[in-house]
Amino acid sequence: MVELIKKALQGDKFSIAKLVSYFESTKIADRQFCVELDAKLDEASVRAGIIVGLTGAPGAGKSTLIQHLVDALLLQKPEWNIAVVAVDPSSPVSGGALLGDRTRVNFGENERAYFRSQASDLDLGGIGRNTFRVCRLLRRLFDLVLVESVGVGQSEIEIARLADVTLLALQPFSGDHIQFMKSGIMEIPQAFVITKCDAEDLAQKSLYQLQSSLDFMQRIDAKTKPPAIFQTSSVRQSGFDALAAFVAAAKRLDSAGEVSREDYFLKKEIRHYYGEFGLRALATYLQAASGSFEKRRLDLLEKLAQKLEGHAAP
Ligand SMILES: Nc1nc2c(ncn2[C@@H]2O[C@H](COP(=O)(O)OP(=O)(O)OP(=O)(O)O)[C@@H](O)[C@H]2O)c(=O)[nH]1
Ligand SMILES: [Mg+2]
Repeated sequence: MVELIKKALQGDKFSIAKLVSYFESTKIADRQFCVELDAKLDEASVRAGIIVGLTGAPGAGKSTLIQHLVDALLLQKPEWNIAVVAVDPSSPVSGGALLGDRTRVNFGENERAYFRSQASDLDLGGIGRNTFRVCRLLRRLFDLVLVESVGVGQSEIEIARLADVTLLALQPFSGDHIQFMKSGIMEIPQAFVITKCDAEDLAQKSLYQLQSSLDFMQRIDAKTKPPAIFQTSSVRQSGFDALAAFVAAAKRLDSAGEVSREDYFLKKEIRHYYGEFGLRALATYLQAASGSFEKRRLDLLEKLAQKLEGHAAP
Protein backbone atom coordinates (compact mmCIF):
# COMPACT_ATOMS: atom_id res chain seq x y z
CA MET A 1 0.00 0.00 0.00
CA VAL A 2 2.79 2.41 0.93
CA GLU A 3 4.54 1.71 -2.35
CA LEU A 4 1.33 2.25 -4.33
CA ILE A 5 0.74 5.62 -2.66
CA LYS A 6 4.37 6.63 -3.12
CA LYS A 7 4.22 5.90 -6.84
CA ALA A 8 0.86 7.66 -7.21
CA LEU A 9 2.32 10.73 -5.52
CA GLN A 10 5.18 10.64 -8.01
CA GLY A 11 2.58 10.80 -10.79
CA ASP A 12 2.62 7.18 -11.93
CA LYS A 13 -0.65 6.92 -13.82
CA PHE A 14 -1.07 3.19 -13.40
CA SER A 15 -0.84 3.54 -9.61
CA ILE A 16 -3.23 6.49 -9.63
CA ALA A 17 -5.75 4.47 -11.67
CA LYS A 18 -5.42 1.58 -9.25
CA LEU A 19 -6.10 3.84 -6.28
CA VAL A 20 -9.13 5.38 -8.02
CA SER A 21 -10.47 1.87 -8.67
CA TYR A 22 -10.43 1.08 -4.96
CA PHE A 23 -12.58 4.12 -4.24
CA GLU A 24 -14.95 3.21 -7.08
CA SER A 25 -15.17 -0.41 -6.00
CA THR A 26 -18.45 -1.81 -4.74
CA LYS A 27 -16.77 -4.77 -3.02
CA ILE A 28 -17.29 -4.85 0.73
CA ALA A 29 -13.73 -6.10 1.21
CA ASP A 30 -12.39 -2.88 -0.34
CA ARG A 31 -14.11 -0.61 2.17
CA GLN A 32 -11.70 -1.30 5.00
CA PHE A 33 -8.82 -0.97 2.55
CA CYS A 34 -10.10 2.49 1.56
CA VAL A 35 -10.13 3.53 5.23
CA GLU A 36 -6.49 2.49 5.52
CA LEU A 37 -5.59 4.14 2.22
CA ASP A 38 -7.27 7.32 3.39
CA ALA A 39 -5.18 7.41 6.56
CA LYS A 40 -1.93 6.63 4.73
CA LEU A 41 -2.67 9.28 2.12
CA ASP A 42 -3.16 11.85 4.86
CA GLU A 43 0.28 10.96 6.21
CA ALA A 44 2.02 10.89 2.85
CA SER A 45 0.44 13.72 0.88
CA VAL A 46 1.07 17.40 1.34
CA ARG A 47 -1.33 18.45 -1.38
CA ALA A 48 -4.87 19.73 -0.90
CA GLY A 49 -5.96 20.46 -4.43
CA ILE A 50 -8.92 22.57 -5.45
CA ILE A 51 -11.99 20.83 -6.85
CA VAL A 52 -13.50 22.76 -9.75
CA GLY A 53 -16.80 21.59 -11.21
CA LEU A 54 -17.90 22.28 -14.76
CA THR A 55 -21.45 21.71 -15.88
CA GLY A 56 -23.79 22.82 -18.65
CA ALA A 57 -26.26 21.38 -21.11
CA PRO A 58 -25.23 18.42 -23.28
CA GLY A 59 -23.09 19.57 -26.19
CA ALA A 60 -22.39 23.00 -24.67
CA GLY A 61 -18.69 22.45 -25.30
CA LYS A 62 -17.60 21.37 -21.81
CA SER A 63 -15.07 18.72 -22.82
CA THR A 64 -13.51 20.90 -25.49
CA LEU A 65 -13.31 23.69 -22.92
CA ILE A 66 -11.57 21.40 -20.44
CA GLN A 67 -8.95 20.43 -22.96
CA HIS A 68 -8.03 24.08 -23.64
CA LEU A 69 -8.41 25.17 -20.04
CA VAL A 70 -6.03 22.47 -18.84
CA ASP A 71 -3.49 23.39 -21.53
CA ALA A 72 -3.66 27.04 -20.42
CA LEU A 73 -3.40 26.13 -16.72
CA LEU A 74 -0.40 23.88 -17.25
CA LEU A 75 1.37 26.85 -18.86
CA GLN A 76 0.30 29.35 -16.20
CA LYS A 77 1.13 27.03 -13.32
CA PRO A 78 4.29 25.12 -14.22
CA GLU A 79 4.34 23.46 -10.78
CA TRP A 80 0.78 22.14 -11.03
CA ASN A 81 -0.48 18.66 -11.81
CA ILE A 82 -4.10 18.40 -12.93
CA ALA A 83 -6.66 15.60 -12.84
CA VAL A 84 -9.84 15.61 -14.91
CA VAL A 85 -12.82 13.49 -13.96
CA ALA A 86 -15.44 13.30 -16.70
CA VAL A 87 -18.77 11.89 -15.60
CA ASP A 88 -20.62 10.39 -18.54
CA PRO A 89 -24.27 9.50 -18.61
CA SER A 90 -25.08 5.86 -18.10
CA SER A 91 -27.38 4.49 -20.71
CA PRO A 92 -30.73 3.70 -19.12
CA VAL A 93 -31.04 0.78 -21.53
CA SER A 94 -27.70 -0.96 -21.23
CA GLY A 95 -26.53 0.51 -17.93
CA GLY A 96 -23.20 1.10 -19.62
CA ALA A 97 -21.64 4.52 -20.12
CA LEU A 98 -20.52 5.65 -23.53
CA LEU A 99 -17.56 7.43 -22.02
CA GLY A 100 -17.58 9.70 -25.03
CA ASP A 101 -15.47 12.42 -23.43
CA ARG A 102 -12.38 10.37 -24.04
CA THR A 103 -12.72 11.43 -27.64
CA ARG A 104 -12.76 15.17 -26.82
CA VAL A 105 -10.19 15.32 -24.07
CA ASN A 106 -6.79 13.97 -24.85
CA PHE A 107 -3.71 14.76 -22.83
CA GLY A 108 -1.54 12.29 -24.71
CA GLU A 109 1.59 11.49 -22.79
CA ASN A 110 1.51 14.65 -20.71
CA GLU A 111 3.02 13.74 -17.35
CA ARG A 112 1.22 16.50 -15.50
CA ALA A 113 -2.35 15.73 -16.56
CA TYR A 114 -4.47 12.73 -15.70
CA PHE A 115 -7.87 11.87 -17.20
CA ARG A 116 -10.49 9.56 -15.77
CA SER A 117 -13.98 8.77 -17.04
CA GLN A 118 -16.71 7.74 -14.68
CA ALA A 119 -20.19 6.48 -15.36
CA SER A 120 -22.90 8.48 -13.65
CA ASP A 121 -24.31 5.28 -12.22
CA LEU A 122 -27.91 6.15 -13.13
CA ASP A 123 -27.66 8.23 -10.00
CA LEU A 124 -29.79 11.34 -10.01
CA GLY A 125 -27.68 14.40 -10.06
CA GLY A 126 -25.25 13.91 -12.89
CA ILE A 127 -22.32 12.65 -10.88
CA GLY A 128 -21.41 9.11 -9.97
CA ARG A 129 -22.04 7.48 -6.63
CA ASN A 130 -18.36 7.59 -5.80
CA THR A 131 -17.33 10.78 -7.58
CA PHE A 132 -16.90 12.64 -4.30
CA ARG A 133 -14.72 9.90 -2.81
CA VAL A 134 -12.61 9.78 -5.97
CA CYS A 135 -12.20 13.58 -5.87
CA ARG A 136 -11.13 13.40 -2.21
CA LEU A 137 -8.44 10.97 -3.29
CA LEU A 138 -7.35 12.93 -6.34
CA ARG A 139 -7.08 16.26 -4.55
CA ARG A 140 -4.32 14.74 -2.44
CA LEU A 141 -2.46 13.70 -5.58
CA PHE A 142 -3.12 16.77 -7.77
CA ASP A 143 -3.21 20.53 -7.36
CA LEU A 144 -6.46 20.78 -9.29
CA VAL A 145 -9.26 18.30 -9.83
CA LEU A 146 -11.55 19.36 -12.65
CA VAL A 147 -14.89 17.56 -12.82
CA GLU A 148 -17.14 17.62 -15.89
CA SER A 149 -20.66 16.60 -14.99
CA VAL A 150 -23.49 15.40 -17.13
CA GLY A 151 -25.45 18.56 -17.70
CA VAL A 152 -29.04 17.61 -17.10
CA GLY A 153 -31.38 19.41 -14.72
CA GLN A 154 -30.43 18.90 -11.12
CA SER A 155 -26.86 17.88 -11.84
CA GLU A 156 -25.83 21.51 -11.62
CA ILE A 157 -26.80 21.46 -7.97
CA GLU A 158 -24.94 18.24 -7.25
CA ILE A 159 -21.76 19.43 -8.88
CA ALA A 160 -21.90 22.60 -6.78
CA ARG A 161 -22.09 20.42 -3.65
CA LEU A 162 -19.05 18.51 -4.82
CA ALA A 163 -16.83 21.35 -6.01
CA ASP A 164 -15.08 24.23 -4.26
CA VAL A 165 -15.86 26.38 -7.28
CA THR A 166 -18.44 25.74 -9.99
CA LEU A 167 -18.41 26.88 -13.61
CA LEU A 168 -21.45 26.76 -15.86
CA ALA A 169 -20.94 26.52 -19.62
CA LEU A 170 -23.58 28.12 -21.83
CA GLN A 171 -23.56 28.04 -25.59
CA PRO A 172 -24.63 31.18 -27.45
CA PHE A 173 -28.34 31.51 -28.01
CA SER A 174 -29.22 28.12 -26.66
CA GLY A 175 -31.87 29.66 -24.40
CA ASP A 176 -30.34 27.52 -21.65
CA HIS A 177 -30.07 30.38 -19.22
CA ILE A 178 -33.84 30.87 -19.28
CA GLN A 179 -34.30 27.23 -18.24
CA PHE A 180 -31.57 27.61 -15.67
CA MET A 181 -33.21 30.70 -14.22
CA LYS A 182 -36.47 28.87 -13.78
CA SER A 183 -34.83 26.03 -11.94
CA GLY A 184 -32.65 28.22 -9.74
CA ILE A 185 -29.45 27.00 -11.36
CA MET A 186 -28.29 30.48 -12.37
CA GLU A 187 -27.60 31.20 -8.71
CA ILE A 188 -25.14 28.37 -8.35
CA PRO A 189 -21.96 29.00 -10.37
CA GLN A 190 -19.16 31.34 -9.37
CA ALA A 191 -18.51 31.86 -13.08
CA PHE A 192 -20.30 31.48 -16.38
CA VAL A 193 -18.49 30.54 -19.53
CA ILE A 194 -20.11 31.40 -22.83
CA THR A 195 -18.58 28.84 -25.18
CA LYS A 196 -18.27 28.85 -28.97
CA CYS A 197 -17.75 32.61 -29.16
CA ASP A 198 -16.38 32.30 -32.68
CA ALA A 199 -18.82 34.72 -34.28
CA GLU A 200 -18.28 38.03 -32.53
CA ASP A 201 -21.75 39.51 -32.87
CA LEU A 202 -23.40 36.30 -31.63
CA ALA A 203 -21.02 36.17 -28.71
CA GLN A 204 -21.68 39.80 -27.87
CA LYS A 205 -25.44 39.33 -27.97
CA SER A 206 -25.19 36.26 -25.76
CA LEU A 207 -23.12 38.22 -23.28
CA TYR A 208 -25.76 40.99 -23.09
CA GLN A 209 -28.48 38.40 -22.69
CA LEU A 210 -26.69 36.70 -19.83
CA GLN A 211 -25.77 40.00 -18.18
CA SER A 212 -29.36 41.20 -18.25
CA SER A 213 -30.56 37.92 -16.73
CA LEU A 214 -27.99 38.25 -13.96
CA ASP A 215 -28.91 41.92 -13.39
CA PHE A 216 -32.51 40.85 -13.10
CA MET A 217 -31.56 38.27 -10.48
CA GLN A 218 -29.53 40.86 -8.60
CA ARG A 219 -32.54 43.13 -8.42
CA ILE A 220 -34.60 40.32 -6.92
CA ASP A 221 -31.93 39.18 -4.53
CA ALA A 222 -29.08 41.61 -4.03
CA LYS A 223 -27.35 39.27 -1.57
CA THR A 224 -25.91 37.11 -4.31
CA LYS A 225 -22.45 38.16 -5.45
CA PRO A 226 -22.47 38.67 -9.21
CA PRO A 227 -20.60 35.81 -10.86
CA ALA A 228 -17.77 36.29 -13.33
CA ILE A 229 -18.47 35.84 -17.04
CA PHE A 230 -15.95 34.47 -19.53
CA GLN A 231 -16.20 34.06 -23.28
CA THR A 232 -14.24 31.30 -24.97
CA SER A 233 -13.77 29.87 -28.41
CA SER A 234 -11.89 26.69 -29.13
CA VAL A 235 -11.84 27.57 -32.83
CA ARG A 236 -10.13 30.89 -32.16
CA GLN A 237 -8.27 29.61 -29.13
CA SER A 238 -9.47 32.61 -27.19
CA GLY A 239 -10.61 33.30 -23.65
CA PHE A 240 -8.89 30.36 -22.01
CA ASP A 241 -6.06 32.33 -20.39
CA ALA A 242 -8.48 34.57 -18.50
CA LEU A 243 -10.53 31.56 -17.41
CA ALA A 244 -7.37 29.72 -16.36
CA ALA A 245 -6.32 32.70 -14.23
CA PHE A 246 -9.73 32.65 -12.52
CA VAL A 247 -9.47 28.92 -11.82
CA ALA A 248 -5.88 29.23 -10.62
CA ALA A 249 -6.98 31.84 -8.07
CA ALA A 250 -9.96 29.77 -6.84
CA LYS A 251 -10.17 29.11 -3.11
CA ARG A 252 -10.97 25.88 -1.35
CA LEU A 253 -13.98 25.58 0.96
CA ASP A 254 -13.24 26.48 4.57
CA SER A 255 -13.23 23.68 7.14
CA ALA A 256 -16.92 24.15 8.01
CA GLY A 257 -17.78 23.91 4.32
CA GLU A 258 -15.66 20.78 4.09
CA VAL A 259 -17.55 19.10 6.94
CA SER A 260 -20.93 19.98 5.49
CA ARG A 261 -19.85 18.67 2.10
CA GLU A 262 -18.73 15.35 3.63
CA ASP A 263 -21.99 15.04 5.58
CA TYR A 264 -23.97 15.79 2.43
CA PHE A 265 -22.38 12.92 0.53
CA LEU A 266 -22.63 10.57 3.51
CA LYS A 267 -26.34 11.31 3.76
CA LYS A 268 -26.77 10.90 0.05
CA GLU A 269 -25.28 7.44 0.17
CA ILE A 270 -27.37 6.44 3.17
CA ARG A 271 -30.49 7.72 1.46
CA HIS A 272 -29.58 5.67 -1.57
CA TYR A 273 -29.42 2.48 0.51
CA TYR A 274 -32.10 3.07 3.12
CA GLY A 275 -34.26 6.00 2.01
CA GLU A 276 -35.67 8.60 4.41
CA PHE A 277 -35.98 5.94 7.08
CA GLY A 278 -32.22 5.40 6.97
CA LEU A 279 -31.61 9.14 7.19
CA ARG A 280 -33.63 9.36 10.39
CA ALA A 281 -31.65 6.51 11.88
CA LEU A 282 -28.43 8.13 10.71
CA ALA A 283 -29.14 11.30 12.70
CA THR A 284 -28.40 9.45 15.95
CA TYR A 285 -25.02 8.21 14.74
CA LEU A 286 -23.74 11.07 12.63
CA GLN A 287 -22.72 13.28 15.56
CA ALA A 288 -20.84 10.47 17.26
CA ALA A 289 -18.95 9.31 14.17
CA SER A 290 -15.37 10.53 14.20
CA GLY A 291 -12.24 10.23 12.13
CA SER A 292 -11.63 10.65 8.43
CA PHE A 293 -14.44 10.60 5.90
CA GLU A 294 -13.74 7.01 4.86
CA LYS A 295 -13.68 5.82 8.47
CA ARG A 296 -16.91 7.60 9.31
CA ARG A 297 -18.50 6.21 6.17
CA LEU A 298 -17.58 2.63 7.00
CA ASP A 299 -18.66 2.97 10.66
CA LEU A 300 -22.00 4.49 9.70
CA LEU A 301 -22.74 1.95 6.99
CA GLU A 302 -21.97 -0.89 9.39
CA LYS A 303 -24.00 0.56 12.26
CA LEU A 304 -27.01 1.24 10.06
CA ALA A 305 -26.82 -2.20 8.50
CA GLN A 306 -26.87 -3.78 11.95
CA LYS A 307 -29.72 -1.61 13.13
CA LEU A 308 -31.86 -1.73 10.04
CA GLU A 309 -31.08 -5.11 8.59
CA GLY A 310 -29.49 -7.09 11.36
CA HIS A 311 -26.62 -8.14 9.14
CA ALA A 312 -23.50 -6.91 7.34
CA ALA A 313 -23.38 -3.62 5.44
CA PRO A 314 -25.01 -3.52 1.98
N1 LIG B 1 -17.62 26.49 -33.17
C1 LIG B 1 -17.27 25.96 -32.02
N2 LIG B 1 -17.62 24.69 -31.74
C2 LIG B 1 -17.24 24.17 -30.55
C3 LIG B 1 -16.51 24.91 -29.58
N3 LIG B 1 -16.32 24.13 -28.49
C4 LIG B 1 -16.91 22.95 -28.76
N4 LIG B 1 -17.46 22.96 -29.99
C5 LIG B 1 -18.18 21.86 -30.64
O1 LIG B 1 -19.37 21.57 -29.90
C6 LIG B 1 -19.62 20.16 -29.90
C7 LIG B 1 -19.78 19.65 -28.48
O2 LIG B 1 -18.56 19.80 -27.80
P1 LIG B 1 -18.19 18.98 -26.47
O3 LIG B 1 -16.94 19.58 -25.95
O4 LIG B 1 -18.22 17.52 -26.68
O5 LIG B 1 -19.42 19.37 -25.55
P2 LIG B 1 -19.82 18.74 -24.13
O6 LIG B 1 -20.55 19.81 -23.43
O7 LIG B 1 -18.65 18.14 -23.46
O8 LIG B 1 -20.81 17.59 -24.58
P3 LIG B 1 -21.39 16.40 -23.68
O9 LIG B 1 -20.27 15.90 -22.82
O10 LIG B 1 -21.84 15.41 -24.69
O11 LIG B 1 -22.50 16.99 -22.90
C8 LIG B 1 -18.47 19.53 -30.67
O12 LIG B 1 -18.87 19.30 -31.99
C9 LIG B 1 -17.38 20.57 -30.59
O13 LIG B 1 -16.50 20.51 -31.70
C10 LIG B 1 -16.14 26.28 -29.92
O14 LIG B 1 -15.51 27.00 -29.16
N5 LIG B 1 -16.55 26.73 -31.14
MG1 LIG C 1 -18.39 16.26 -22.62
